Amino acid sequence: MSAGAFQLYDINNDGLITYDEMLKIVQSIYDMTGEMVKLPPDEDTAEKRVNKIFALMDLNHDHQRACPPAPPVPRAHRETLSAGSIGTVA
Ligand SMILES: [Ca+2]
Repeated sequence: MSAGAFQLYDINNDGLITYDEMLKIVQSIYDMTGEMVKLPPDEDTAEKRVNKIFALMDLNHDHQRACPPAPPVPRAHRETLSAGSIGTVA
């Protein structure tokens, strides 16, 4: 997960992603995608999905995920990447 994605999940910006914070985000994603996406039975609700994520990531089971270490990407490099992707997306 990138630092940007982490900040998206970390609603109160305390550097941790709690179960409730992730549930809110995942629920909003599920609400948006609705029935367009066919989900496996063990991921067909936001709760199940978050439980799965936390089962993998929340190793001490405190329902809080610390910010994962992410290698800083130089700004110029990021701009090059996004500029390069414009042509391929269209
Ligand atoms: Ca938080």
